[in-house]
Amino acid sequence: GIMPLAEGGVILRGFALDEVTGLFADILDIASRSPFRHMTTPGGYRMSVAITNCGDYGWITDRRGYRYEAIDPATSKSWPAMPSSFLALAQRAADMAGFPDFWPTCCLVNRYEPGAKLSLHQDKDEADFAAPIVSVSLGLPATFLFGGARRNDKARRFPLNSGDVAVWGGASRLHFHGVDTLAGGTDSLTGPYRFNLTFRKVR
Ligand code: MD5
Ligand code: FE
Repeated sequence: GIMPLAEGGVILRGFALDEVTGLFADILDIASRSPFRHMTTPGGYRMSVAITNCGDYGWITDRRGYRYEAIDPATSKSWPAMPSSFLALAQRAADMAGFPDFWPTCCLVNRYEPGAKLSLHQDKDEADFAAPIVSVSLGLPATFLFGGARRNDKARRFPLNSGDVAVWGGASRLHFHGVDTLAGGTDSLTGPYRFNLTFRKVR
């Protein structure tokens, strides 16, 4: 069903369930060309989440900062093209949430292993905050932390399961959020991992 969150965010439970096998195959194909890697934050920490990207731009981080780049620094080539299955799913979810003209130019692919987490942060490296962000969960379950407009606002906890899709528009687009430490487990499709596809209009 469609579950409204505060401030323009919605979770579409099971929205991608019929597509998870194909999405996972596409992730493996992307990773064969732009491998998952643990990037370094500007503060010098190694991210516990491993990432890759597809589309016109990829999100990266290193000692110089967070930013989007058209070239993968690990391969010195363009990021893999966004699969048409990814674009169609992101647009269908955005439509459902009231954003009929969503054209993402980046899909960040996050890979969580047991023990990995994403600390509370805002997504604000994009030029256009009017466009929503669409996120798709695959594999092991996780607990999503949905905070407020200020870092110290209390975060609510939401379970996210394989096939769940969230659309973050309106004020929620800039809310603080994160993912709690992933528990161990084995998913029948992805084994020891949770993947998240994060679709964004970068510019
Ligand atoms: C994840 N990834 O599950 C999440 C899904 C990231 C990230 O946060 O930056 O890679 S995206 C969730 C999101 C995006 C924008 C706003 C809000 C949540 N929100 O207001 O809660 O790997
Ligand atoms: Fe984020």
